[in-house]
Amino acid sequence: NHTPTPEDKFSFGLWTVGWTGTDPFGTSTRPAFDPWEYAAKLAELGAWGITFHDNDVFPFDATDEERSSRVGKLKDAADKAGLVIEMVTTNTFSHPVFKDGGLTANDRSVRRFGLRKVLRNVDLAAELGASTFVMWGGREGTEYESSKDLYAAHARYAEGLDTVAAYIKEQGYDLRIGLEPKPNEPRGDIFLPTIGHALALIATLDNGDIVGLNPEVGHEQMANLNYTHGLAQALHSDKLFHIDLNGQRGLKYDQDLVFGHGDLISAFFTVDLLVNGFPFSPDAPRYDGPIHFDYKPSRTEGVEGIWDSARANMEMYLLLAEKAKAFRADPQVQALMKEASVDELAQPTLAEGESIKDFLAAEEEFDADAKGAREYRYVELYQAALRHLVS
Ligand code: GLT
Ligand code: MN
Ligand code: MN
Ligand code: MN
Repeated sequence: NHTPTPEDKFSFGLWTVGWTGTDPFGTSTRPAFDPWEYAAKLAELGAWGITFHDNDVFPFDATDEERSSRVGKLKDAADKAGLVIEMVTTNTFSHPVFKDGGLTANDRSVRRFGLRKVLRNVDLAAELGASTFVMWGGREGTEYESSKDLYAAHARYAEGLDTVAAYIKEQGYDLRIGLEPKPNEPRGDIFLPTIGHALALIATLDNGDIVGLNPEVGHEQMANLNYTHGLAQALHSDKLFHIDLNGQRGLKYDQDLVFGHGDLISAFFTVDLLVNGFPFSPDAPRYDGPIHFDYKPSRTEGVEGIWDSARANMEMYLLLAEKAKAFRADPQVQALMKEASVDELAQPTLAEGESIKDFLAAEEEFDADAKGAREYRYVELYQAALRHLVS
């Protein structure tokens, strides 16, 4: 059954369906609607939640009255449609004041302004009942290495994140931060370019327990990395707090295609991880958060195409989920996994209680040449997976 329901926990950023098609070479190709005008249609298509930036809802220079009246209209529309506001994030990239970054700008007054904007938005996220607060540092970076003290840039990034996390704790909010890596665009080189870089910085924070990741498919693929491996490492660190699913074809500008419309095979294995977890590691963490789509309806699409593409994201996920379940349940696949010793990797290399001394002294029959010649039959196993995917 490929009809989305709220149990699937599908959510969409207002900036995705709300993108009017402006790019560096051309103006809008579609009209903009008010932010509260998307909720009913998304709910009708089977979505469960919505997400947004502060300035997707009210302008950068909004008065307090304008701010609360627009937020109120959005909240009413979401409630009426039965949609959850599951994540809120801050725009620290559009206004020219952020051209050198929000948390890592050289100009300290810009950093103080940026951090206040973020903290104010934390209050809004908590007020609206969101559980994740995404921080995408798109303007945190450089075009020119000579422009920054690169040690200080990382120290200021860490300081900013720690301050936001400390504030969440001080206020007693039930919120966790999802840091979103990206290698480049809009900056020439963005700080925290990949999942691994972000995990390493989080490990240095005082309040890192509530800071995790919001990895995006296309962003990892723009760095030529394997998204599914990245999710696995984030889970291994217990840091997969949120996800941004979309599509990307190779090393080029951030395409933000529909999920599965980029690297389909990679999308299949991502969904396999999300729906099946690590079947041989039953105690490993599982992701059970929102299935959030961060895509852009292509500029060639009109209003009908907005909804075609929103629907396509959810349908792709459900089609792949069905195939991934059938793949894992297939006795032939299970036999091939057994033959490939896939289950054996979950067995620790040292025996329980075995000392390094005993390990080194143990006399074990081992034929390196025979092991060097063994079969794994990974190609046949992969072919069995692709048979499920394609048929
Ligand atoms: C921006 C970016 C996305 C991020 C959003 C969250 S903003 O649209 O391209 O990848 O997820 O700030
Ligand atoms: Mn993107
Ligand atoms: Mn994203
Ligand atoms: Mn994006």
